[in-house]
Amino acid sequence: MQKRAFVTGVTGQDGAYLTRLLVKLGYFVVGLVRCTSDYYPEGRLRLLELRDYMAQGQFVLELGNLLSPTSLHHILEKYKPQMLFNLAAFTHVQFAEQMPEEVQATNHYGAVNLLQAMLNVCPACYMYQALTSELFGKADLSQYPVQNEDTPFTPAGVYGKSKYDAYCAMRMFRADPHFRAKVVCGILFNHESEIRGVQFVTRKITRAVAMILAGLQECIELGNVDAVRDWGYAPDYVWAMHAMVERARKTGELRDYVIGTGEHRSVRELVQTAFRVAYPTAKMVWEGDDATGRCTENTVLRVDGAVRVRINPRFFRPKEVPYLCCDPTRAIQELDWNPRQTSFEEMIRRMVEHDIALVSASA
Ligand code: G4F
Repeated sequence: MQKRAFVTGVTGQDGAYLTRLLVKLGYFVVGLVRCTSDYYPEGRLRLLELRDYMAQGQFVLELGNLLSPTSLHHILEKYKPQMLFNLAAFTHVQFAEQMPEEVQATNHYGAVNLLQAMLNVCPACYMYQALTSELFGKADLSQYPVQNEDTPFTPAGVYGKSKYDAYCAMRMFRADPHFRAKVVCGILFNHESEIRGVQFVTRKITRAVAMILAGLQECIELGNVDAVRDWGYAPDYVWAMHAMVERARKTGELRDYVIGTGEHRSVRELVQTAFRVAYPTAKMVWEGDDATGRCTENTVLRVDGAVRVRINPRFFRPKEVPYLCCDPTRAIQELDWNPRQTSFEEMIRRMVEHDIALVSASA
């Protein structure tokens, strides 16, 4: 019989890539979509390359909401999937600070609702819960220069806290002998792609570079360009999500994993890598930093003399997490995860070229 998977957050970056992977692996995928006035998001599905799967009967959308246990029960009863992937979440770290109740409701209570629906309707199922490297927000970097499964969770803001609460709930249901919930958690570091939302710094930059190249924009306004992240390619990361659940299913061992490349770069390096794709021989010079080389409100990047990056304090975060870098050893050893499948440079090149093509198509 064909395997069935239920994916929440299916119209987001990770949901789309995971659905494509699962269909290729022979699954029938049921995606959860929230009720809006545009329930059938045709344009979005085309963009995510999911429309054909629907036409071919490999993928369906079901209307529901993580905050409506009734809808979750109904969908699980109807399809009786073997695997659940909870990717739906409020994911923007800075915006999360402005609406803590919604973030907590979706990211924490939503995850619990789904797990409880699974335990009631199909307790033999395996569930994947998406967590985040923001759980390490306040890590002592002298002690934890790279973060792994043994690094203490010390979330810095509303978003990290909501995911921490979801993690505690998953652990509790997993350990409780009454439930023995088959749930595993993926602690993913930043992962990006051509379909990343434009409010995240990678896509904001790659899209702006394309606009600048086309003469449609002068300059990019950014916040803390000294922030350091471990950025990987989203299609590679959804492979790890599935591998985690498969391993749990085969071994019976419920293990959580950090997923990241083990390489770190600053936002400055990201900016330069993106400009280098569009302007291969340009001279790039940063000006206006303080005496220690950190950015200030006067910091600018000149590309062949023209100011192409400015700092706008609007994008500074009061609870900024300055540095994150993954130690993916466990995932390499136990999941056969290849952290360097797509290099950072290759990922940024694909994103910039994709945005250049989009800009020229809409011109
Ligand atoms: O791209 P970002 O907004 O991603 P952030 O906050 O690290 O969160 C992303 O990755 C997490 C995994 O660790 C996910 F859990 C989360 O859901 C999301 O996918 O910002 C990256 C860095 C930050 O340090 C930010 O302060 O870039 C810095 N930054 C500098 N200027 C900016 C900007 N970020 C944004 N979004 N916009 C700016 O103008």
